[in-house]
Amino acid sequence: MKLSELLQFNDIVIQCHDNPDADALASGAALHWYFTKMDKKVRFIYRGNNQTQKSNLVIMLSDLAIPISYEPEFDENPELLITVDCQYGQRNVTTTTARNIAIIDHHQITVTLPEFAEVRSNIGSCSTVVWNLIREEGLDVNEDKNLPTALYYGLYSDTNRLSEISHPLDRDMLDSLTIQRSLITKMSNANISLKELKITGKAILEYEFFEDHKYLILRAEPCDPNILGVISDFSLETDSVDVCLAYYVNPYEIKYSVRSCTKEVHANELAAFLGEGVGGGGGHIYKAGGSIHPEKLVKDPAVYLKDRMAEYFNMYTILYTKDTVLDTADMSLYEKLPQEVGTVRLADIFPANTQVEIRTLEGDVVISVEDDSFLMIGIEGEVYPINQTKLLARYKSLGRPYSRSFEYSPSIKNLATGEKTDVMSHAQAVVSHGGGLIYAKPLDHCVKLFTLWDEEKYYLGNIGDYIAIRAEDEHDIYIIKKHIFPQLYKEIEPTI
Ligand SMILES: [Mn+2]
Repeated sequence: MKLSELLQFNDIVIQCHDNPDADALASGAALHWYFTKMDKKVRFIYRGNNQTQKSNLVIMLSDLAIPISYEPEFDENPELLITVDCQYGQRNVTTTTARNIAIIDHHQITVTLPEFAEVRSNIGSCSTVVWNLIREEGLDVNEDKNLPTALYYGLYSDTNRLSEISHPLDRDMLDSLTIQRSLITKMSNANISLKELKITGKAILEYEFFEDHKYLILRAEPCDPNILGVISDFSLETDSVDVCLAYYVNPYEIKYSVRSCTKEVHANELAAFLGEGVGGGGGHIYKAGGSIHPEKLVKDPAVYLKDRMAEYFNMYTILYTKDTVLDTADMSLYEKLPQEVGTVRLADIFPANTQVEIRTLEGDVVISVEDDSFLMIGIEGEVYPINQTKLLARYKSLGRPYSRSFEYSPSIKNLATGEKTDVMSHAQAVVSHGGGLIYAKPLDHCVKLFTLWDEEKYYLGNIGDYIAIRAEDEHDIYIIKKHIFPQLYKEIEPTI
């Protein structure tokens, strides 16, 4: 959806969820700013039984002049109602009647979406979603003195002080905002009330420790989600504890934080596993979080999480390729197919020795541009550097531009000037020679694989993904996701 599609309406009400948090306040304020600029009659409201009292939010409302009003009895029938940081019809937002509905959110989709909807479930905050919509209209929120700080604080609060960010769009927003740092400090130091300090202590006192896999589960009473980060960060410092899960259950949501300090468990993957099919989770390798919809659970939430944790730790085996030799007797021989991919000659865009940061869905990579540096763009939008000699040995040019669209288009930033360039507009198509031979078979159990090139970070193979060995090197073992395997390899019929 584009925000300008909503300009056909004149009487607009923006409503965030009851008991608003910083992200709801910031995203609503940004929408209010946009529609005011477009000369619309617009109001920003919240409803429900409670008026905001949390000290950091009271500071946010006054110091950042958030234009919201508390309207528990609201009974008008506006032309357009936009629910922000929540979805119309969900239990955490008091129902307001309106002639047209729009939804702007970043949670998992739980309702039938109306025609006007922008729900980006894998993004860290609704503030980011709104910031991006405004940016796509050619406007800059930095024109306003307070909005950038509000949006920053919205993302900051929803991602445990930015530690659970996983989407590059969130990082793009952080880079672009001009904020009042002192206000962020002031708000984040009014984050915990004395009551929440007590909740933290109680959760820690009642920990459950699972010795076989060295993890802790800590249940807190419903509280601000940031408290979960405080609890899990602190508990992870315990000797002989490698992984922590802290969570609370309220009628609308089960919220959780995951922390890991062992290279054998990626917190973002465990968080995604806990929320799979019933919510969603993600973040970084060491810090992550997520949420679950209680109505989607058949079991009691505490039992569900305990079982799911045990399931996670029992379902995979760990392979360190340098000490592993796999038996190829039950594997088939495959040949690599020629692949059309993209490449960018970095020296065509930047002068030699420029430090650049490449932003992709998997994270940021910093490299220095040399005369012979190229970037490869793989079939899933993954980006990695390559030098000219290797490029020429493995690929041949097709003499035309490479055009494809991905979930997030990779971009390159010149670190000296801050100037940003999109990668795809410079990409040329090349095709790989193909022909490499591998032995492979689909996995019948999950594997965490530490490859020869990276002993710090494992690759996860799920059931159905392929485990492969290069024919000329028995230690070069890797994982290929099942959905791309047929595009990459073709089986060679055994000759009898
Ligand atoms: Mn939010």
